[in-house]
Amino acid sequence: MMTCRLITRAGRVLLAAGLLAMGGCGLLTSGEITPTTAISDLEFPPADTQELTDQHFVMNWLLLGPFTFGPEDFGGAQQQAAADKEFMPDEACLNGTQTPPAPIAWAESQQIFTSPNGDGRVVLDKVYRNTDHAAVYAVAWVNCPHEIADAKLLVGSDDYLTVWVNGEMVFSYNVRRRVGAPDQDLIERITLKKGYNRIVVKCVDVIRGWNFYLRLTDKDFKAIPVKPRPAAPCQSGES
Ligand SMILES: [Ca+2]
Repeated sequence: MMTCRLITRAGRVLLAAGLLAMGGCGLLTSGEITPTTAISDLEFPPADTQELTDQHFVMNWLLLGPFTFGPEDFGGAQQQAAADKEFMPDEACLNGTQTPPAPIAWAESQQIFTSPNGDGRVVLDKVYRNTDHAAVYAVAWVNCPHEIADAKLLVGSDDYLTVWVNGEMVFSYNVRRRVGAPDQDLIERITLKKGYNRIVVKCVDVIRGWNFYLRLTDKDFKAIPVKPRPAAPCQSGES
């Protein structure tokens, strides 16, 4: 089992890579709810149907990028320091309303994230045409019918990944370039509030493949059947 040094800035317990092997992967369907759907209308499925499946990857993202840099920047070679670079001010609070430097723009579409083999990979290479030496931000909202303490985030990335939940950094990986796969890293003790929770991801690519994976479970690795909000920029006053 490969073990990675994981960096936490929030005092969380981060376990090693490759802990979980949960079978095939897949895609969330889009358009399940609209922003006007009452939370009371959202129900968990029966407990015996909450096994984590390939249907539980978060795929409905707003993307902001690519923020490119040179091959010799950030010390060259593995360029780990790029993961710490704040390419947008207040990166933890990105929500689709911020104005990026031209020609960078927000992109919203679930379809372009579908990989050819149908797994839960967010295929940044497809969106950005195999750009190397670049960073992207991805923002998603997941809706919980009630507060969930001790939730877990399962992520994978090619190459480096930072994750914020409701404005708090919960995970950062920048050890070495790697090939992305589902569930490479486990992030524990995530608190999800009732209603929409905003997840911000920064994924940095050095060279070659560029992608990430993200899904949520409860403390027992049962799927949290969160509902995505359509990936559209926030209106004024939204989080
Ligand atoms: Ca790469």
